Amino acid sequence: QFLINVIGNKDFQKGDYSTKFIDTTPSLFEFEKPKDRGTKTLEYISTITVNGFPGVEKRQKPHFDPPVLPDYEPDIKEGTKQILDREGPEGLAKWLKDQNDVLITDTTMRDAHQSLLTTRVRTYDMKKIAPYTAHDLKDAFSLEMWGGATFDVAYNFLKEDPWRRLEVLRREIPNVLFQMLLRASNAVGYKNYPDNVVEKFVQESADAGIDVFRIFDSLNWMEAMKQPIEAVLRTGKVAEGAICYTGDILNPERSNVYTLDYYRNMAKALEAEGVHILAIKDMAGLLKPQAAYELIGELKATVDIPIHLHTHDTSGNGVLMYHKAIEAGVDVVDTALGAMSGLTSQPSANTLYYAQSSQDRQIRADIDGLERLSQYWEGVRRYYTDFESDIKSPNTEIYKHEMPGGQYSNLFSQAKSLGLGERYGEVKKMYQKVNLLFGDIVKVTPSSKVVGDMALFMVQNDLDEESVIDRGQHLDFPDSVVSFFKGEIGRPATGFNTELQKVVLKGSEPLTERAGKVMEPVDFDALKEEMSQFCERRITDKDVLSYALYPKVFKEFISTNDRFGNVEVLDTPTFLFGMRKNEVLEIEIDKGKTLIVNLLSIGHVHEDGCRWMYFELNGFPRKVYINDEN
Ligand code: 3PY
Ligand code: ZN
Repeated sequence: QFLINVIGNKDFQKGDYSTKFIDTTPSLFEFEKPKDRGTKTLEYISTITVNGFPGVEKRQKPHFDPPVLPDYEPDIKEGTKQILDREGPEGLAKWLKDQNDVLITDTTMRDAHQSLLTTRVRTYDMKKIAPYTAHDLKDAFSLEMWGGATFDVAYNFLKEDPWRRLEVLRREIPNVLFQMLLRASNAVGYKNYPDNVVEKFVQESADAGIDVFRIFDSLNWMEAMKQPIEAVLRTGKVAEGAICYTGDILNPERSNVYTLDYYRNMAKALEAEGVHILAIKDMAGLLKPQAAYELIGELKATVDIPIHLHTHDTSGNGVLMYHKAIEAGVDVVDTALGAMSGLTSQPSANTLYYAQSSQDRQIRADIDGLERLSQYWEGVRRYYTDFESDIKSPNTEIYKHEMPGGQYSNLFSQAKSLGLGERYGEVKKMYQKVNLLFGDIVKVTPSSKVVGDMALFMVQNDLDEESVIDRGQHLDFPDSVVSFFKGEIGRPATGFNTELQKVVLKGSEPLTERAGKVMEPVDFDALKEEMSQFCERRITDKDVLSYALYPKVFKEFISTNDRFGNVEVLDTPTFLFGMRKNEVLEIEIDKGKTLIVNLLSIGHVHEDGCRWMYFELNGFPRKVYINDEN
């Protein structure tokens, strides 16, 4: 601490000190007593008990029945991970193509909760079921458990380190491939990053345990996919090149761009780049059953690599669509466990199992295992009720507005926060119009956000397709829209609407090159140096990457971590609701180190707006003083 005070002293840093520096600087000896982990944990519990958790209706902690864990001893058998390790990505792809059964990717730990529970499921709940997942899903192709929004939400809202989630799950599940969603040059962010950031991110993720990288570009721009694909190929892991599905191949009136030929050409281009697997990413659930039959059939005839299909069940047609895709020869489909499936999530693995019964091609899974895991997730899902969306039933409007699963409820919240909740019907219609105004683009993170932001902006300012151009010179467009027209997130297949582009950019020139290529590479050493100003713990290469991707979010995470310690050790009801009076909790803060906490009473609010909270900690009285924000 003394050394830190010396190094942190402004005069010392400037070199502006004499030999009497120590004598004349008494503040060097003012040490802040380091808080022990027990106190930090009590401070977190107190803060949540009194002030609530963001996004959770403030109420006394409910009584939850604990999620039911299977009652057997997990026995971990070989799975696809061992095939990859033994035979490499090409060998794995060949093995996959040779299977008659359809394999599944279980998305429960990534897209399912991203789409149903705004990505809020914590590592704590995943870790508990992990060994049983290794046992009951041993026949799965992969588990999608990382990437997409899980990265920033872990830091930002769950106050946990996403790299640790990967490490913990990898340890518990050594036999099934781990898959992540990579937004091409946007990595796990919402904007383009310099190429060296994407390259390093891929390498670190592969080293930490990711086996399959699903790479997509939010505008299906091949140019943006090449560099991340090459980065994955260099790691020796599996590169899965994804085509985002939009429009309707069987409705020629819908689009003359997104035709069967469009998909065939992109599939060939991805295969030529060397990807091991082709993915069709139907992020809004627009692929209809007969279209799936024809698309998959055509693609099977076009490429030699296996085909992996992803959808969202928003319309309720997901299982029927998979049934047809399986008939046409698809190799892997994305499903979620029953209790975490349906609506904006993936179709249910359990349902698909029964839909395929007595068919030539069944999904390879133990149905009893799927039921056991689903039962556990049913219990976990109840913890997160506050993050459920309002969608209660299948919604076929998506075929019109084409909004991705995860965006539907998000955009509604955004609309409400702008006072446009009552006008959400107009926003949805506007979303459709903005898409056409932009030239009919692929809509998925982050391009979907651009369309959503523009739709809200136009409804809020009572604009239509003509007035937005007539009045555009005097309008301040949302940042995401300006960035899109600058070409910072890539180039749409249909090119830009140049009339609107001129109005939005107001004289500034759009990029003529791919953004990641022209951006200055990040100097990781300099970044590490900068981080040492606010991060006292040992800084890893993974920390540096996280800071490069999300500087503000990472910095806040470090400060919360300093204040509250590692909150990942708390069970979810305590994490979200704090404690009830007289409740006794056992918290394992480290292997073999347990805190026994009893909340005795809650003091009254003082004039400074704070209260004392009285606890018993491992048999000794302890009080903490916290700010009441109510
Ligand atoms: C993401 O990018 O997070 C997605 O899930 C896109 O579909
Ligand atoms: Zn998805």
